[in-house]
Amino acid sequence: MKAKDKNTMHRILVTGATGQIGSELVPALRARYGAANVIAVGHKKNPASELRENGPYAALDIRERNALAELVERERIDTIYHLAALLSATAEADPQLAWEINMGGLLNVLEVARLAHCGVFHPSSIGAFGPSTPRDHTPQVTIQRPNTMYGVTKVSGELLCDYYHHRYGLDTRGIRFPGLISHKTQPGGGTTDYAVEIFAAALSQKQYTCFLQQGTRLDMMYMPDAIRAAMEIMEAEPARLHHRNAYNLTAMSFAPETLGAEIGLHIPGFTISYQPDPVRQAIADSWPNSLDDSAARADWDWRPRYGLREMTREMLGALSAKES
Ligand code: NAD
Ligand code: AKB
Repeated sequence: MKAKDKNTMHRILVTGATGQIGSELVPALRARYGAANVIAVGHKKNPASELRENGPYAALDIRERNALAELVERERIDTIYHLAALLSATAEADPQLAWEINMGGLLNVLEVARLAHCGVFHPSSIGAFGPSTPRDHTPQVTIQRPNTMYGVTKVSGELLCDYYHHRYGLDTRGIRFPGLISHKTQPGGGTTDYAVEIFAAALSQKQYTCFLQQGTRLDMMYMPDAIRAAMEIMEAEPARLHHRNAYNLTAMSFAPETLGAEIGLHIPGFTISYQPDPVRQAIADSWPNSLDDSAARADWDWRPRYGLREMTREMLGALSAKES
């Protein structure tokens, strides 16, 4: 198995392309590998997308394996970034559908990739951990007994991707992303979404009512770091990867009041109040406070560039520029 780089990763397909990550990953991949070589795949229920204007675009339901197989064959794909999934809060609202999409979709991607010899990137999450996991500096290899359907699909997905690697030699790689903070596309129904919503509310109303309670500390990351990580792990030297599915990753860890205080430095008078949503609070309470990402640092030289201060400054700057 060779390290993938600009010369070996030629034709890339991104599922879930119009989501929070995909809407920023697709342009980044197109900038690096050439717009014509990155096929953005949206959901057929919602096919409109600006990604259509800048490169190849298709729409399908990830549960339709034949449609995916035809697309991969027709476009001579060698690498799949598989992002289509339901996030934690949405998954908890319809657990059976979440299993169908998250696991059925992943199995389809892996099977198509196996037959077409594609590499696969599949994101896991801090949601792959549960209440019995050590909460602080959560190790790379540790107890994973999540009590949410999202978490169940994330652990199962990690295992399935590892299985395809060991059994079939498929080049599967993954990251346990923390909550991702971005300003381009709204998040898709997660527990960490408050850390995105708070910025727009701070600018428009100087006030935010948080659906998680004070003291709920979680790992977070600013989107440019996440996009760089997803690209770097796929270009990493395979012989160095002691873990594949999936690497712990973090950039910062904070509770809502800490983020609120940082925003207050830029927006005097900003206030945050708390009205916990029982479902999302329970999910957050089952997740770690902070991950140990030393394995990613050692194996593929992962380093975050954005901490709380830099991320907050950029988020407010970007959203203010959009408004004006
Ligand atoms: P998102 O909800 O913003 O986007 C997911 C996309 O999947 C959506 O565009 C949706 O249309 C598509 N989709 C849903 N069901 C589909 C189906 N049946 N067929 C085809 N497409 C379908 O999610 P995201 O934040 O971009 O997350 C992408 C991946 O990264 C997911 O696996 C998620 O678990 C993981 N992740 C995200 C975060 C985060 O904070 N955003 C953190 C950790 C892991
Ligand atoms: C969610 O909250 O569901 C996601 C995640 C951390 O996986 N943002």
